[in-house]
Amino acid sequence: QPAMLDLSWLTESISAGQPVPVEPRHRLHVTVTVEPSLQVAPYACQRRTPLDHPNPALVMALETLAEAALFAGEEARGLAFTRAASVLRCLPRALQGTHELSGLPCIGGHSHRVLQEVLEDGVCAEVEAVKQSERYQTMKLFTQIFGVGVRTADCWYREGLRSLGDLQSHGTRLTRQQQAGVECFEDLAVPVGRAEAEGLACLVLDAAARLLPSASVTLAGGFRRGKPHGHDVDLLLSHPEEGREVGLLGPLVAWLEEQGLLLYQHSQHSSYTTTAEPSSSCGPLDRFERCFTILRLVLPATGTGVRAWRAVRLDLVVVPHSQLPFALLGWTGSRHFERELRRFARHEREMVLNSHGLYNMRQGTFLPASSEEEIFQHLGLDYIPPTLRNA
Ligand code: DCT
Ligand code: MG
Repeated sequence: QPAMLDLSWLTESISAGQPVPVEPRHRLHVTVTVEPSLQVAPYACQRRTPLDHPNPALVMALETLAEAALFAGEEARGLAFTRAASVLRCLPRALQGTHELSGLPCIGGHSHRVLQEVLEDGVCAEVEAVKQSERYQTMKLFTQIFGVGVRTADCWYREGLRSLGDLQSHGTRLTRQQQAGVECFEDLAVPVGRAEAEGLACLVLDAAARLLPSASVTLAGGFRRGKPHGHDVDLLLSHPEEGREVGLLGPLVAWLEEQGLLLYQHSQHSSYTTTAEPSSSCGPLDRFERCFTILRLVLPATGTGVRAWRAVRLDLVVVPHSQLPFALLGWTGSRHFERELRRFARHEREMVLNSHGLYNMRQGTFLPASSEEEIFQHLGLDYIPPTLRNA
């Protein structure tokens, strides 16, 4: 009478890790498939998050709400959705149902409801409404302009502006950076491919090494995490002898300018001092000497009448050798992974981490490192390679 079988004795033995007591009268064939339960560490920097993962629809729903919250100036709410999305990004298999959420960290009530709807209906009504809203679409458009943040986009929205054309017809005053962003908008909306990014890194390395032999150029940002595309190219410039990197950026930018490759640039001097109060809130807004550019990327020859170049965003950051592992860690991302590293350092280790160094607040000392691995060691974290930092 199979329907009458009570198998609780069997599941209890299995979950207690005990041998299953089988008497002759129990001889039957049972196949038990137990999905390993999902276990996730609380901080994203303790987890391995690959680029591709088995829960894209769930992650996309939560990340849309996170973005909408940031557009509304509600950062705490945005962060809550980002944290929930990041937990789902690291799951090794597709979520089977909401019963599996109870053991996971960072899934609040609102995220839970959204996930339940997507799991049951395939879509979440709130997310669909956000995506269709004029506010979300306009904020997405404006914040995509180089040099435009949430606050500026919000001002424009409140003034009734809705399109790039509106900016022009209303005579909206733009900074030089925003002006360049609007002019190159269509080109910059096309993602940069890995081959293009690597090509640019080579071009910069060639020029840098001619100006300063042994100069190094490292491709950081999303490309270092294995992304095939990015919205920009992030390059770190350095030299194995501390101090030799000083004075490289000016001539390098001048050379790019002479070649007619720069459509826009603005440079920023280094403002780093070792006596500066270490701050974990600076994030990528570190104090390195740097240059933000829009570059003319020369394209492979095509048919006649086709423009032979397109605009691409390129950031050059100059890093002293002793700070290179910290800058590399800080500029590799993802943004959420970085935020979590800094939060972990402060709350779990009483340390301040930024792109310049790691400071132990209890001892009042900086902890030097010659590799990213050493920084993870100082923090007492398992090393996470760049391709698993897509939190
Ligand atoms: N970064 C950060 N915090 C931020 C912004 C950036 O820690 N608020 C770090 C992480 C990634 C790195 O700087 C480069 O930034 P982006 O180019 O914006 O990120 P990306 O991951 O390279 O994204 P994309 O592939 O779209 O360029
Ligand atoms: Mg980038």
